[in-house]
Amino acid sequence: MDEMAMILKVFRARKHGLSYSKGFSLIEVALALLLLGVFFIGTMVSQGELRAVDKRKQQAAIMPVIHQAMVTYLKVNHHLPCPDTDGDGRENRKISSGVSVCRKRSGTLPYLELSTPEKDVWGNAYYYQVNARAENKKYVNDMCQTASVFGQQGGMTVSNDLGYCPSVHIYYCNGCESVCPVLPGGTGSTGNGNGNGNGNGNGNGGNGGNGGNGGNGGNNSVCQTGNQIDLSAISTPPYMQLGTPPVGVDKAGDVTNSHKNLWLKDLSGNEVDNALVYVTVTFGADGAITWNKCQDAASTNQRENCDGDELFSETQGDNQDFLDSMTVLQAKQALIDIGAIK
Ligand SMILES: [Ca+2]
Ligand SMILES: [Ca+2]
Ligand SMILES: [Ca+2]
Repeated sequence: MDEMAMILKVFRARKHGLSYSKGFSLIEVALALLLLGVFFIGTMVSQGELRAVDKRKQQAAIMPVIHQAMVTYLKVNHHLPCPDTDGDGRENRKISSGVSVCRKRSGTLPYLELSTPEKDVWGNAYYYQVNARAENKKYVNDMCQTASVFGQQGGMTVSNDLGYCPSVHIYYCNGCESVCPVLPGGTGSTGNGNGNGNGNGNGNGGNGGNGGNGGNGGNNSVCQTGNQIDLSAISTPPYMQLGTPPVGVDKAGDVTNSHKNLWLKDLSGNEVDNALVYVTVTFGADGAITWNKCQDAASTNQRENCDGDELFSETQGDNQDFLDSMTVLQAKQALIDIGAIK
């Protein structure tokens, strides 16, 4: 506005006869035009900056909408979607030995199935990456893997980690023996064994309340393992249950991330979360460049979001990325909300 004020001052000076000559000199006209030019260019630049800020604000407002769409998808389908690997807006899976797994761990957001926008405000697709074990038939239907939130069909895989405590009907992925309560009536030492005729010692869940059904030779463990486990209560997905690690505040893993969960760090490199089942990213104003070649993204932190490994980062600046993610606990909460966790 300073430039405009100067222009007006020149013209007012002419009007009030403060000039020594009649009419405008060429130099005065040139100066006025120059100032006008500076004024309009300045205005255009600031409007451009405003539009860029507006776009970032718009994108920031869209990310919670995407998150809600993911929660709804999980509640309706009892699993999360796999990445879209062919850009048609739908997830891509394949059948591996009868188990449905994700075709790839990364791709674009399956926007048609989520009813979310196809492109971000800069016109680029959303990057979508999931737990790497969602690609693996050994893990995707295993309750003791967080990849189980991507299990879509087929029976449950029973891993060595799984224990079932019949007296409280709870599945555990570690320490079942130490937390499974022994029913009144005792086990162990009375040890008169197979008196009730169940014989096989697995007690099939306290039928008729005879609890304990003793006789397993003084072994206080009443947890079932392996093929002892009665899977009839969970014969179809979702296989993610309360006992699926990480539980509570457990870390996904300090040295090796044993569950292949995704991690998020802040601008200073401090861990924000280490138990994410998926991360969705829009690469921001430099999205087209980033999609073309990750190494050309605007900063080290932004390259972290496109390099395909398990680590993601918060970013800042004109080209900042916008992220959405879901923790294991949020996934469990959605399944609890609909009564799918048994
Ligand atoms: Ca697809
Ligand atoms: Ca970016
Ligand atoms: Ca990374």
